[in-house]
Amino acid sequence: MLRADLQPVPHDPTADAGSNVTGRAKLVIKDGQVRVSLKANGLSPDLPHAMHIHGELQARNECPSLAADDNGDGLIDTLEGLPAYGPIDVSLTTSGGTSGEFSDALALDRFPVADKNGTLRYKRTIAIPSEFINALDDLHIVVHGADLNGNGAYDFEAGTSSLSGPVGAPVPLEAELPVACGTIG
Ligand SMILES: [Cu+2]
Repeated sequence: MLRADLQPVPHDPTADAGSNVTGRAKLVIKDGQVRVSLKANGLSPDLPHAMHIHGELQARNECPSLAADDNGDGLIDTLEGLPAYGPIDVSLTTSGGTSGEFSDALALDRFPVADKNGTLRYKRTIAIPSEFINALDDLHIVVHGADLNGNGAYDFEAGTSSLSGPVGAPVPLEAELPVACGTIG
């Protein structure tokens, strides 16, 4: 069994409304599938949280440090974090596809929703490509989404995500902001 200990992505506490997300995940590989169970606390309540397995197969990956904050806003958004934790390999959706493509990776209607206390529980057995199964202990789990202005929704007050260009549609920064990261091992 593999585990990941999820810790807050470094941030300036004044820039992220005091986000402090922690959690743990277990991954059990069986018959070419992975049974993922994950619990996280401290998330923005009543909102879906995109969760992915990230990492570059041919490189060493790590969770980002605050040095990754290229634009100096005190937050590490998904594109800024990519050099450290690598591209999206697998999307931990609750139903349907689990690929790293944006059609799955940003499908907020298919990600688990945190309860009113900000706790999220996830369990799903997913088929993932064997190259990722064989490299899981080089990869990371990243949990996204922070309601920075506390209005109960992901909106554009905190800005537009740098993913909007690659996605081809405006994505609120709040919806994709990485809030917790943990290496799988
Ligand atoms: Cu991600």
